[in-house]
Amino acid sequence: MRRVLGDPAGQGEFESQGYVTVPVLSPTELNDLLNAVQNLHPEGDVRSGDGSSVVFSPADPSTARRRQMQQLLQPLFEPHIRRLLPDFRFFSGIYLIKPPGSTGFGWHTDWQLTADWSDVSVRIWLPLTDPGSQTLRVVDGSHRFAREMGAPVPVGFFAPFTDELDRRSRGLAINPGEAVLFDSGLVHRSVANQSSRAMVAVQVTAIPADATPVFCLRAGDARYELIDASGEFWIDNNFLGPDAERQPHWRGLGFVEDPDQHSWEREFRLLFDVEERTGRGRTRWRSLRRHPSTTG
Ligand SMILES: O=C(O)CCC(=O)C(=O)O
Repeated sequence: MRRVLGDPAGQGEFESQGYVTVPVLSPTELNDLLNAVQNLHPEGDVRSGDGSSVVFSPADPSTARRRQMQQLLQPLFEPHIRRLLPDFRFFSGIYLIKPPGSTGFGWHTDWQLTADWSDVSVRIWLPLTDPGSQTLRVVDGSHRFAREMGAPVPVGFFAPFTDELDRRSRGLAINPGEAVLFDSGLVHRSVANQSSRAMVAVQVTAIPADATPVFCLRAGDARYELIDASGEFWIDNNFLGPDAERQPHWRGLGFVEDPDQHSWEREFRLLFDVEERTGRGRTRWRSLRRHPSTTG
């Protein structure tokens, strides 16, 4: 794996586990950022109650608000990215608000964001309120599996394995101001908010400085069109809303066949079967990530 973290010990951990936890923001930065997010979404704007949904800023219908968030996060995180991830650059910044009763997100990997699928994209997940035990859950080493191409609607690779993934996963203890830096291909989930107050987190994405940003739009069973996502693509388009449809002005960079589209489920079942047969508690993850083939 090419260098991700400047710190060699951190790099080793990141390679084997798929994530590291590091201090990022000072108490003042943390407090200012929480106030700023709360100002974007004043109280009353977030619906609480059993099964209520997460406020997920990329799905915010307000382009102005999506831009404001990016403008807030970019100058704050750029110096930290330079310090922690020397060959990477800030790519995007979002926030999530999980009101009391919200279920959060189930098991998933994050989307492929760059044209070269051997690139690593790093998610910086930083809770602004104390998540306590309701923290991010991850499956150690699962970044070496094929990722689920979710664009725009996930096919649900992971749903049949929810129990197994819950069993294999761990909740990441985190102190105020710390962030989890994880490979966007790591299998992870959030935990339902059973507390009585909203949980707020930001998530910043860093990509290799020389990477070509793309939106991989499903264009068939295991086929994706690579759309140029440079500039403000992720702000200008509400890709979880109506713009998830191919827009005529988007610039296509070609198509790829995804060889992993169906292998994840097969390989995962194989792994569980092997474990059941041998009674071994843990099997080494195999590397399943491959390059898609470009079909022009
Ligand atoms: O904040 C969370 O609970 C999880 C966020 C997450 O999984 C994501 O944005 O991909």
